[in-house]
Amino acid sequence: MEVFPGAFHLPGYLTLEEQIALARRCGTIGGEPAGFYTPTVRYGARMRLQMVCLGLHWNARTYKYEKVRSDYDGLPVQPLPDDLKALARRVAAETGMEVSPDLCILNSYTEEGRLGLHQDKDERAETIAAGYPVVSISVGDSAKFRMGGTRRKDPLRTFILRSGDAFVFGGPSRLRYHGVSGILPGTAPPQLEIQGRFNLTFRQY
Ligand SMILES: O=C(O)CCC(=O)C(=O)O
Repeated sequence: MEVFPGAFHLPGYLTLEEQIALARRCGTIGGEPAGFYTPTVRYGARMRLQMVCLGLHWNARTYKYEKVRSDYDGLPVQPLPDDLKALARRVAAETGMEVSPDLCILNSYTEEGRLGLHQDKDERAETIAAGYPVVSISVGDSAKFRMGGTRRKDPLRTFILRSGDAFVFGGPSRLRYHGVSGILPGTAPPQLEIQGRFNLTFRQY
């Protein structure tokens, strides 16, 4: 469903089996060296989530991408697996858009998790100008996902992103402000055997 021009909510994109596999995979990735950590941003605040980047690391101090986690432990970033790239391409194609993702930010939210309103604007200027979409896939607990306009003060709409949902924003929606205002605890399908939520955002640098 197109919710803004160039922004699409695809409820239930993943089957339950795919959700189970992806949730396990996220747990494994997060437990590897260069796994989950809590970023501290530029002005010293700790983010209310855990993060791991694949392909390229997003430095929370400089807001730039790099190959090693120089704002945290200096470890080289884990690679972005081909099958996950292919999944993101498939999701984008479903909305009529193309993307060649070379990085993914995997966030893990507990029931206290939040992500403030922001724009995804640290990728290359050319990529953003071309409108290559960000592809978001969620598993686990549902989240209150907010999206507004290209100015912080623009009115916001709230979408409940449930386990297995995809959300794609590109073209004229590529720079819309968005964030997560809350997690709905205990809403993950019980078969996933997880508490909390994983969200993967695939991007083309
Ligand atoms: O968790 C989400 O649904 C959104 C994640 C996000 O906005 C981001 O990683 O930039």
